[in-house]
Amino acid sequence: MTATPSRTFPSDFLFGAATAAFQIEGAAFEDGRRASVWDTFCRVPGAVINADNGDVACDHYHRYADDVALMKRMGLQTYRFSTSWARVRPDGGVVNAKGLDFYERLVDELLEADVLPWLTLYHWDLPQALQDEGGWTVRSTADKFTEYALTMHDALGDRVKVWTTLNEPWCASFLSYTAGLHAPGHYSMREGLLASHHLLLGHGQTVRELRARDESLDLGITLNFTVADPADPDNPDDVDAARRLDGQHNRWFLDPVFRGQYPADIVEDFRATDSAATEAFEAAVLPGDLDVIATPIDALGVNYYHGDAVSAAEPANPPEAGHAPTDRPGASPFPAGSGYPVERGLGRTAMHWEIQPHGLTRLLERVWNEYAQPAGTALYVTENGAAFDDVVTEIDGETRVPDAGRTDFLRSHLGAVLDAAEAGVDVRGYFYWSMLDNFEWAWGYEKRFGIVRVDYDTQERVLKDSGREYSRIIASRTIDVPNATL
Ligand code: PNW
Repeated sequence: MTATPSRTFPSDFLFGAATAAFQIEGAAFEDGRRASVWDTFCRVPGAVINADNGDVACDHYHRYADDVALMKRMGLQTYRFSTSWARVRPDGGVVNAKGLDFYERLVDELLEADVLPWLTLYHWDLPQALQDEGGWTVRSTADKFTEYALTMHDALGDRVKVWTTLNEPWCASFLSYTAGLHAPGHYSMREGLLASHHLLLGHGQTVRELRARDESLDLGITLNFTVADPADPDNPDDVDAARRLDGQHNRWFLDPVFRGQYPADIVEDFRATDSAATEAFEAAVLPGDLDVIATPIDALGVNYYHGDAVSAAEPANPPEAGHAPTDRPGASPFPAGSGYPVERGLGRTAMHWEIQPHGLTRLLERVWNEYAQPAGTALYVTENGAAFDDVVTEIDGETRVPDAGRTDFLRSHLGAVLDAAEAGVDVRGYFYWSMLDNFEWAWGYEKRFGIVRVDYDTQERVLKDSGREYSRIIASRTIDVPNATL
């Protein structure tokens, strides 16, 4: 066996881990916080496995100082977290000082520990009061979002320099308003399309306002991507299915943000599926909106978990569904018309998602060449990680989680990021999802992504073996994973 030479990350490459407010904080109704759409959705029968909710989660609201101490021990350079709109402006309007206080304490703790705070303003926990007025299907929510963003900047602008507007607007629109799998759990093409536009509008106006206040801020958005391959590259129908999947997931958000336009082929696909919904969407896109949405950004966050091979025809032996389960009537997998996933023999995680590290290299190269480089925008992998069925054991009197699958996943994907960097992509950081096991949306607490184990009975944290390996990688800034393209 020949040893693989170790490979070194650039000295300014940032290593971090990510979480989101609703998934870890708990304290759902404390200190003036009020219901978000996810608090409501958790109480809809069949919406979330085991009827789990976010009332306690990882109790991070009370344990943040210990969690930050753990980050410091692990050597994390940066921590990506989100702030809860329902804590800060519980009805979408009046500011709740106690909610803001929490984020001030958290940020101060991070700075004290020398961990760079990477703040995301919206990771899906819309105040229920705003959903009651139409949520993201109405334009006024974009304005309310910008007001909330400015409140956060008033409080933290002196200490937080990196601001992400939205996490994964595809999930917050189509998965939430069209596929019914995420809060508020609606089944409407019209609502999904309107939500996607108003989310992007909220992003663009917020970037403009924050930039006008402080030119030195690092501003951006995080998108979720799939890498869509045709099951049979020689079958034009499969090639077209892959085009649709890529168009609906990736280009629907990349094109407006970087080019100021929605992809015309996908608009026409939507029109063919639902012409009334498409007309409502077109009527909602007012003159000037796309210029606002295309306001230049400094950083694009890339979330990558898996690719998909799709065929136009339903396969005889379909793989187990990789999307959230639901017992609710009417649930429809989305995107409609974008093909059926097929089995191509790759390993899978506990989410039934394919393990395909090289897909991350391809994705970063594509997004860099076609979108980010021409715009002068840097890339960061803001989420990448895996759920596995972890086992807790004792080794030499120590509690351990020997999660070899996650360790391999982490190493191979970091190798994939280096492959892209070595090919000339300006990718400046990597955040493992997630710092902690947490509330995995419609999967409740059943799926564990953490490099830190959380015991939900005792709230005890245990650094998994993958977390130990990540610490070693961060300390040495090297890995010995071979270049996948050689
Ligand atoms: C992302 N889907 O969510 C989120 O940003 C995280 O909050 C989440 O925990 C992580 O990925 C792991 O799932 C997604 O069904 C959730 O297509 C569901 C889907 C995609 C992304």
